[in-house]
Amino acid sequence: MMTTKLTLPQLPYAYDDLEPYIDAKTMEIHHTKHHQAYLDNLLKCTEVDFNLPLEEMLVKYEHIPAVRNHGGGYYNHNVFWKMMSPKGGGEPTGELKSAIEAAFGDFANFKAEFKKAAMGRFGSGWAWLLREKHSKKIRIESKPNQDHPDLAHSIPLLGLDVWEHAYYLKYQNKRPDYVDAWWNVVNWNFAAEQFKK
Ligand code: MN3
Repeated sequence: MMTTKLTLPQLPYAYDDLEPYIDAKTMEIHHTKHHQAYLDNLLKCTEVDFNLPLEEMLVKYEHIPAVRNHGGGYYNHNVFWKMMSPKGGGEPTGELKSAIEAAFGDFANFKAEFKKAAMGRFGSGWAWLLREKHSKKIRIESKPNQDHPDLAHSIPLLGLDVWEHAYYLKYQNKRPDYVDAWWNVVNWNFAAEQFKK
């Protein structure tokens, strides 16, 4: 195994801080077991140059299934934790609000479209709100498994993990209820920072 600086990032809040929308036990298992396992398995990929910046490395080696799966899982969760906050919820403001209105008409329609992407993903995967790197155009996309968004051309603003491990303890088969609850912890400040990059 090569030396690496990749580590499991600490959450920017406590496991129970997203209650009642996301329960503490789910957060703890998700972080310490699932996220950790993606990292551990990524580090077993011997062909990979771990000295590259993470996003660059993921793009360069995305043809290797283990990098796509475990590297994608590692990256997706790195950003997912930051996309939520105990002080989250509400609505976006400023430039991001305008971009959402330009692309989706209004905030309610944006939420409906995002939910459609989250619900339309059969099996495991993610729903994303992405910004194009070279324009301020935004779009919603869903990806299967742990495939990361197109990081060569886009910047993730928001992402929602719709694997059952993200919600099953509290919501069981009710993915729509999890998606609805998630809006209460969405970190619009993070999304706005990403949008300005
Ligand atoms: Mn997950």
